[in-house]
Amino acid sequence: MKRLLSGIKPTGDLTLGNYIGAIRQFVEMQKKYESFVFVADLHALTIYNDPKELKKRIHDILAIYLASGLDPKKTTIFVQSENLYHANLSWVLECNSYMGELSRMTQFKDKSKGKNGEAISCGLFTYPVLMASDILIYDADVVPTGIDQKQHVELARNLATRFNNRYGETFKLPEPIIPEEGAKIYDLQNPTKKMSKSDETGKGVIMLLESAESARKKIMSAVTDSDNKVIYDPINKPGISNLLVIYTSLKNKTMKEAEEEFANSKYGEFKSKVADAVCEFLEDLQKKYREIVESGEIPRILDESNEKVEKICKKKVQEVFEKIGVGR
Ligand code: ATP
Ligand code: LTN
Repeated sequence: MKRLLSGIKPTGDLTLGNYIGAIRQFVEMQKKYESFVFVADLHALTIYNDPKELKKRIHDILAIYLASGLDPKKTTIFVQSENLYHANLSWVLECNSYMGELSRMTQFKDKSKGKNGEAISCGLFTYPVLMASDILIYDADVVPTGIDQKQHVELARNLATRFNNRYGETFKLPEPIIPEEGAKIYDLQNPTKKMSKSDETGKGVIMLLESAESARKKIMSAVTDSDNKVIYDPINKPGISNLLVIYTSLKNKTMKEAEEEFANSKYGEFKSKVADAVCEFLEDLQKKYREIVESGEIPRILDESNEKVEKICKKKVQEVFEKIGVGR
């Protein structure tokens, strides 16, 4: 069975974008792949986090993974920092990475832009290498992510190739898997910008744990256009197209089916149907989330996972150390 690996960093409360662009894929793909899905808590440290809040978000993501349908029998769910080997391999890979290639990462450019004079952590610069380590340490075949992470998976491939050429065949080359639709869910107030959990205002962002009532208000006031036709046209109608993607993703419908369904609808009516779909989804997810939190089963799941991932990672890091010649 081929291996899948992916992670989400706890830098804010998870959004509908994280669900549609990432978690939904993990759940679907666990049927076909031996899956490893983790909370990328070390990645959150590229910016300052209040320690108590960080801890809470880690627990929330774990419970959301389970509530969304990740099955611990099929998917090994773990917390990155509980396995010391990721950071260990990352150092070795950093020493085989170049300043030039990391400077070309668009996420680094975006996140460091406009911070004139403000300190930017070295971690923000090197974090794609830690991500490469997360992937390569498991010999992952596929990495499902949103489009924004594709370049980082390509970097992982480049680092693996470079290492293999220098030291002999060691790492598998991972393939990024990007969903065709829902690869990018946009902010409801600014439908040309990604819906992001670290957005400052949160007005155009739907959080997975926010109340259905508040989500409904955000959908009803989503920015659209004035031509009153519900058609998928991301260039000219980004707001409507974004709502259509949200609707079809949650209802498992095709775009054609949705366009036909709303062919005679006014925007108000359409938005209200999208809001119904989102509210139904949130209420169901949150009910399961509460059941999981109350069941107290998360620590046992993590303990089992840790045993498994430690074995895999220890073996890989020992192989790497042996090849590069460190140790006695
Ligand atoms: P931030 O918004 O804080 O920069 P992020 O949500 O992009 O963070 P992660 O939480 O690590 O970063 O992302 C987890 C996964 O969710 C990634 O695969 C990412 O591509 C996907 N994702 C995040 N936001 C969206 C979105 N708006 N639409 C589709 N996929 C998304
Ligand atoms: N960098 C990613 C999160 C992430 C990840 C990974 C995704 C960390 N390690 C390994 C896939 C595979 C992000 O910021 N979204």
